[in-house]
Amino acid sequence: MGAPTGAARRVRGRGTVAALIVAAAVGAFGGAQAASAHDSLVSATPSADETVSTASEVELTFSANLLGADGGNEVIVVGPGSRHYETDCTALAGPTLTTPVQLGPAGEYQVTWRAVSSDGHPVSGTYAFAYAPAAGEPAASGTETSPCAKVAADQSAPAPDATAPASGPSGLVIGLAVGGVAVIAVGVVVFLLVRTRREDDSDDE
Ligand SMILES: [Cu+2]
Repeated sequence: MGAPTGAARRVRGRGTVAALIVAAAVGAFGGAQAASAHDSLVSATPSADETVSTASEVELTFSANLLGADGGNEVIVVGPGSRHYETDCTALAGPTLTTPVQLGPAGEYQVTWRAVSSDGHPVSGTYAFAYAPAAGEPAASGTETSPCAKVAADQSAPAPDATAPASGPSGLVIGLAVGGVAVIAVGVVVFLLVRTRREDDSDDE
């Protein structure tokens, strides 16, 4: 085969049209996903990799108001000796989770959090900060397990994420909408391909 024939060029053109339509459909799909994205952690005190000389609480703020699902919002703070230094369960206020802490020896403290996103899905993460108290500062001894009964129960049994209110009505509606967009996009591609082929056929007569 030498230089592309007219037919080959038309086939390539058709492919480009189809690719553009698919790209547009994927873009719409992606937009829908972004609009219903999980909430993310936007600020933390102490923050990741920060070195603090004092802290009485860990405060995490998310991109939207979290859902107050029972036991779904948890923050634990594990420091030297793999001991827990949170002193109570996590409180939820709008987009903010607050957990009281009494830090112990100097060292690295790992914050592990789980939250119920405003779309009903669980999100989670972990980060560390360093604690460098002034000399003579009293050090809490921490606890073997979390003082929060909900967290302690979670840790002894695998988290029942499957029972989280993951697929509420909003998820179903979004799924139907996304599915509808995909069906329409496929229909448009097929229609254009068929129409282009008919035009090609008449050209060739
Ligand atoms: Cu979600």
